[in-house]
Amino acid sequence: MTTSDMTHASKIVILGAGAIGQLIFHQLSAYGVMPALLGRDASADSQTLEFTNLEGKTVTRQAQFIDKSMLASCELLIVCVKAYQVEAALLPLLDALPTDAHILLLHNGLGPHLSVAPHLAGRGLSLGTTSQGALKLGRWQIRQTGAGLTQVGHAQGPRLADNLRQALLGAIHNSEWCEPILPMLWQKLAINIAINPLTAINDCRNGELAGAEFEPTIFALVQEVVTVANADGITLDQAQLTERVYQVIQLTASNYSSMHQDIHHGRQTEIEAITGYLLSRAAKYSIATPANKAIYRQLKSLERGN
Ligand code: KPL
Repeated sequence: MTTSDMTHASKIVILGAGAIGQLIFHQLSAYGVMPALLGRDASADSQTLEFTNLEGKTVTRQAQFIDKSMLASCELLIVCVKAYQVEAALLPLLDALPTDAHILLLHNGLGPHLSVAPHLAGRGLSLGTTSQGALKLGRWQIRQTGAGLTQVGHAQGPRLADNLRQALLGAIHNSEWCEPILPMLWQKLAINIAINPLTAINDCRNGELAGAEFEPTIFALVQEVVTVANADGITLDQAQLTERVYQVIQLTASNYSSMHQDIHHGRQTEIEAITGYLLSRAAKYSIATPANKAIYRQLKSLERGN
């Protein structure tokens, strides 16, 4: 198969070649599906990607990068960019993406599904969340650091074709199809709301949040999520959710959260799609969320470098 044949045969395209985009590329490739990648600079080229799995075994694979003009055979576009990049990365591609292609958004937080939905012109949309960990060792070198759960489910329009759904779930270990998906995304949102900003503000690893001094804040943050989610039609249980938050704190005790790392490296954080999304839904229902508002303000000031 020539490079150009490979390009045109790619039914699955991964938008975003960061750590998670590369991880999904390796997992689909190992499963026997040959996805193409569409990166930020959007140039068509071939690139050697290196992957070290959880057991420490390293493999290299040749990845085909495509540009927008090569999307004609795309049946599934997996969007792996950060939440705040989704609109700017996805919308300009839509005039080249077949109208029967399906889109899967896979990012931390919530919100972009609401802003992109009106532009999809009848294309199917699925949403997902992944707790898989991947560390970038170099631009094209990643190491898997955690085998966390991946949950995907239908959001709107035509449903993802069975063969693509099977490929996705077969390729990504520890993955499941969830219907409805929104309660799962709200649960993950609650975990990120409780852990991420607190670790960034207090400059600590996730595990330190198990300390008694954080208990009242975590309780208040989670309580507000439950109230807003319930107003939004999503039933969450305060006790179960708090227990889950503490489980994740234990399971990821030695990790620095993604928001801690973003602040540490002077990068934009995902606060708008995490606490910001909660605040926007709370405003819609006129629900007071003082604990989350205070955390949001502190994090924004940290992000600005104040
Ligand atoms: O998702 C995470 C993140 O850091 O973004 C948690 C679960 C908090 C793990 O660090």
